[in-house]
Amino acid sequence: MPQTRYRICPLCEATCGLELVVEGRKVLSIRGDEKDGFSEGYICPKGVALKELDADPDRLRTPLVREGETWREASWDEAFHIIDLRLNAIIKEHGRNSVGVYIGNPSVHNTGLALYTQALRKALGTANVFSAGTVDQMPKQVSSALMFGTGLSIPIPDLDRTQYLMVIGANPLESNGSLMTAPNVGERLKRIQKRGGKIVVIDPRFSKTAEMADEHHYIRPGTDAYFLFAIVNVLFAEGLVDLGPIAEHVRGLDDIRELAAPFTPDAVAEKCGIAAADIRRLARELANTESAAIHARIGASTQEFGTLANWLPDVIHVLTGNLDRPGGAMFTNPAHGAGNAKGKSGIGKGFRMGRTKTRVRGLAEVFAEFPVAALAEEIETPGDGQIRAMVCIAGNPVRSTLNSGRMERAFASLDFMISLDIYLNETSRFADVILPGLSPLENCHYDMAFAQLAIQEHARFSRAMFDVPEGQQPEWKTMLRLVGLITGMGPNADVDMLDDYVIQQMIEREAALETSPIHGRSTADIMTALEPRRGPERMIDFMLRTGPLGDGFGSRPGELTLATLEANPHGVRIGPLEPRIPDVLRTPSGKIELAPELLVADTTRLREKLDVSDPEMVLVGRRHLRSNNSWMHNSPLLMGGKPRCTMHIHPEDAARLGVEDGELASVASRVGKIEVAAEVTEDIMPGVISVPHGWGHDAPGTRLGVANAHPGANSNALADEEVLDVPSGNAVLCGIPVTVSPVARPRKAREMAVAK
Ligand SMILES: Nc1nc2c(c(=O)[nH]1)N[C@H]1C(S)=C(S)[C@@H](COP(=O)(O)OP(=O)(O)OC[C@H]3O[C@@H](n4cnc5c(=O)[nH]c(N)nc54)[C@H](O)[C@@H]3O)O[C@H]1N2
Ligand SMILES: Nc1nc2c(c(=O)[nH]1)N[C@H]1C(S)=C(S)[C@@H](COP(=O)(O)OP(=O)(O)OC[C@H]3O[C@@H](n4cnc5c(=O)[nH]c(N)nc54)[C@H](O)[C@@H]3O)O[C@H]1N2
Ligand code: SF4
Ligand SMILES: [Mo]
Repeated sequence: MPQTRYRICPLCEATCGLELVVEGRKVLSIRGDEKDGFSEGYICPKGVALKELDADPDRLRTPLVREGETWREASWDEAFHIIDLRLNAIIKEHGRNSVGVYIGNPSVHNTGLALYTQALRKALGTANVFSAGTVDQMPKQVSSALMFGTGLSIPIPDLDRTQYLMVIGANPLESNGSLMTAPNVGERLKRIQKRGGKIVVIDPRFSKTAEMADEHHYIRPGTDAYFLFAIVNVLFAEGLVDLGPIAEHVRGLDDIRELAAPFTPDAVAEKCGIAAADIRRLARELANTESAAIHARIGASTQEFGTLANWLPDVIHVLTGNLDRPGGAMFTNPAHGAGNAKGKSGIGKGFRMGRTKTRVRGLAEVFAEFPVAALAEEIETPGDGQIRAMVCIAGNPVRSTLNSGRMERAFASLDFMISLDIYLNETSRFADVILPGLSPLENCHYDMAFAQLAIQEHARFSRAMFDVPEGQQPEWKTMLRLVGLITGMGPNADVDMLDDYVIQQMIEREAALETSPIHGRSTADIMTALEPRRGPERMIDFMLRTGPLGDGFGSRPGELTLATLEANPHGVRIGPLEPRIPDVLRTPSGKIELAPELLVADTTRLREKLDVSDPEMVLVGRRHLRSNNSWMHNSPLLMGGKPRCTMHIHPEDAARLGVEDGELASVASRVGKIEVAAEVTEDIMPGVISVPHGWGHDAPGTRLGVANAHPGANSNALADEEVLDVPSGNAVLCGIPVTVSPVARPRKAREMAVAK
């Protein structure tokens, strides 16, 4: 008998509620859950493709062990036995830092991984931790931590109430939003317009979001900080600064005025490619509209001035009175308890980075990890502390990070590597042992990170829909078995005992906080109250119950527990975001630091670059609704239609460079070269080309039947690991200098292409 089930889509930050019809172990259909008050029934093609992901014959279900150039299936016991011997031998001989860890993006979307990766990191005790965070949002975490005290104190555009949204380097109509969890984002944007509001897009491409916006400006890649500083300049010059009720909590206003002084609209207009008069008008609109928010993302983050371009939107929010007010940019207060809702209110330790440095280039540690730009050199460079083994968790760094050619050579040179992955793909093919995860439908789900980034307070939990299949295991158990063998308990450590230990530590930390509802309570008591739950569910229950709406284990009877969410499969909708200043602040001064030293220092670099001439052609990326970084290309449903991995180029550039529409072009950067079909289009700024990332599925030894047949070109073969956003160490993926030329093809092939 078919049954209807509900769960949250784990594939992107939109976190849509899904309605699935299943029969036995088979998924019959997937659609949006109309009763989910937050996602409003929305679903995108990737959500539908969960059915194919679940059934994908290429998805790994058994550990794989390398034998020379081939792979064989192995039992879990054997896989852990091999890891126990080889990984521990390396640690014993070369020390803890000889093991590198890379944590990929799905680790944030997979609840088991999100909750247990920390335990593995702690057990490994290596400084060499890297993640997708430094090819993504690290600049925002750094600027937020400096201004507000913690790395996840990120102001979120109050999308449902704002009257003015400026979108900078984001394309939510394709990406479905990021650092702004807002399912059904297209409709939500239209509603801004319907209620008389305005949307402005700043992007070197005329993106889908630009198409629906009221106004779009092309901007030279990497120049957003100039544009934003010019807005700040106008706000001061025209007396438009009005901080509103948060004024008494702000420090550094005079510093900002001074810093912005050289960046007049006239001084930056040519650099950015936006007219000075437009910059002035946009500044006035931001200040004079009853509420306004700026949404800056990947284009503003993965660029040379990423931290400045992520800091300045929040400076503008403060200057225009839009920080912490409805319709502006607001802080969340998620039900599971954010770091900025714990401990003493309104003051904290603040943020320090650079406590350690990378061995080779001396790049600063940031949030207990190193920039992934340093990963290849840390593997390649001999000496004390050289990385000899890698543990790669739900990541595809040889496609999704920098200089893929070098990264591949580095990975191939490792003494030992483990991949926790669900595919034998471009990265996991370098592993000695691959430990597979489950189908998302076999995992329970709670969005720890995205509840904290959502435009509405809500809480939702999905139970695992299907049992763990015979012979497989959930990844949180895999993590704990790894913890066990690293800490000397051998390959068959008692996972339940380790799990008890991990939660006991969490309880002890929480109970030590004077402000906690369980302050002073005994760990044993709380453990008993959490019975009979285990694993991620026990942790989530614990976090919800000690969170701002929780039952406090008896101190607030009738309030939220995990059982409440289990009884409400469409989620519990809590309401709009509420003002949180000053309580949310965790800076040592207890103030919003408008002009943190690190960022003030980086404006010197910005000023110096103002007069440097730009390269003739630069590369940026783009996303497509049916992609998900590098790893959903094995779904036939998503791969339909015309090829998407093309190079967008403006007709003027194409004509000058001799590149023809539909023909192959060669694109070269300092580090690599690719060939990719050109798509000549007016929807991109002259001087800029765009190639999507996550392609290049023709690597030997991968097992991706569908993706292998549509390989596409790997744009990250061009990404230069030497150029960074200085304060955060984040990679530069937007604005890579390139040369573009036509690929001379034999006449016959050319004729055939034309005939098609
Ligand atoms: N040029 C360019 N490069 C970019 C970007 C860009 O805009 N332009 N964007 C960057 C961004 S924002 C990000 S987040 C990174 C992503 O960088 P990564 O996280 O390194 O790469 P992904 O492509 O997301 O690969 C995810 C991997 O996780 C595996 N996986 C999926 N689900 C699971 C699971 O449940 N368990 C396990 N164990 N494995 C799983 C997949 O098979 C795949 O191998 O890419 C970055 N790279
Ligand atoms: N369909 C789909 N959805 C996804 C993903 C995916 O791969 N596919 N990945 C997910 C992940 S991991 C993330 S982090 C989010 C990212 O979500 P978004 O930030 O919305 O990502 P993009 O769609 O890449 O939009 C970035 C935009 O920045 C523009 N841009 C490039 N350089 C510059 C610049 O210098 N300045 C300005 N102002 N703009 C610039 C690009 O043209 C592009 O339109 O998407 C998530 N959602
Ligand atoms: S937008 Fe698509 S991929 Fe993202 S959560 Fe919703 S259905 Fe899933
Ligand atoms: Mo990302």
